[in-house]
Amino acid sequence: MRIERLELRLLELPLVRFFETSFSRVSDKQFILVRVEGDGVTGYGECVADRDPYYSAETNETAWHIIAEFIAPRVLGVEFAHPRDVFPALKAIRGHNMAKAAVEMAAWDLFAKQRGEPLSRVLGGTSDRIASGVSIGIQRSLEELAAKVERELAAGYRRIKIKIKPGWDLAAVETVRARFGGIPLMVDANAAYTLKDADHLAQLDRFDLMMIEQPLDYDDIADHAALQRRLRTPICLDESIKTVGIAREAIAAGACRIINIKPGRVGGFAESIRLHDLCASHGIPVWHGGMLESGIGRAANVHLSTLPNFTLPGDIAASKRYFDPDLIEPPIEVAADGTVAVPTAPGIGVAVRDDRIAGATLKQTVLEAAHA
Ligand code: OSB
Ligand code: MG
Repeated sequence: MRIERLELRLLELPLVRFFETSFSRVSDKQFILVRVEGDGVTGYGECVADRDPYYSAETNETAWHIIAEFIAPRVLGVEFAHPRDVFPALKAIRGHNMAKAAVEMAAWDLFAKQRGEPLSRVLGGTSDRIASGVSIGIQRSLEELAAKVERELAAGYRRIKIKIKPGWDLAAVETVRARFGGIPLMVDANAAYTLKDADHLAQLDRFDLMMIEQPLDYDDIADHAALQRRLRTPICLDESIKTVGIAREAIAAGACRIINIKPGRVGGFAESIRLHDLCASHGIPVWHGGMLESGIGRAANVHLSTLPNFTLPGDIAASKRYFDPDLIEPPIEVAADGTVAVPTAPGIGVAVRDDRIAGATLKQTVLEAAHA
């Protein structure tokens, strides 16, 4: 596989509804779309960096810079036997996993399309449908939260996640439990607490949550281990798991019992597979996280979720909750039983609407192999 041409576009898409976490409220999504071409075939990778360095250190600006100046020269015109060789070829570049992942995932899509196989098969996946969960942002009122949960349960989602932060936690969970009983429920704090809040967080134990996601600092392992010793509720790490090596340390320290995998956070599919396998070997279940991706990134996530240790429903909800229209046709839909069908066409397996991509483009650049 050889990438002869790499196109970067910064896109802006309005969100159907604002999404609020402990760190920000967004009403539209700006992200980089990577398009790679080789042998007349096109692969896509969606970068999950954001405008702001609030979820992670990377931003669209840093990712653009790193891809254009450092990643593109290391992949353009290079013959790769397999896309798993792309991440190691970027070893000299420290960090910047979201930038690396966007290009690496585009290379996997290209490779799968060149072989005429769905991405799930090339990744080693085994299922043809995946279980879908939904992530509900911080709302303006508890009534609004209850109404949202009701709607998503009616749509069939297999698990409800609600975002929490200090001041929007116990009462929110209490409201949902009182109204909807023993539904599969979890919370995500996006690093909004400190170990000083341990007694407060321990009050969540009475609600029998599936897990609490990333309660403490985005870089922390040690305090999460101390907190897990105080909580009956399993801790799931998201932000903290930036590499497979950090995951190994977190598991050894007892900092989590569950891990959320986002390929953008760990540098792409090859590293996600390594993380998935590491967790499987330690009896740690995983689920696929979401970053409010467009249908392009969402489809890629569906394929990765077919690996066998993705035993918990992922944050892979229907396109129409986020973007209407989406960049793909048809959109990703959730069936009444809360599952999403894995596309069977080659690569990510969804048709991309070039007209909508063009309409959403804020800027673009094309990089080509020197001897293409
Ligand atoms: O922490 O999982 C997170 C969205 C943006 C940034 C971080 C997170 C999220 C979500 C939404 O929870 C998941 C989704 O529906 O895509
Ligand atoms: Mg999270």
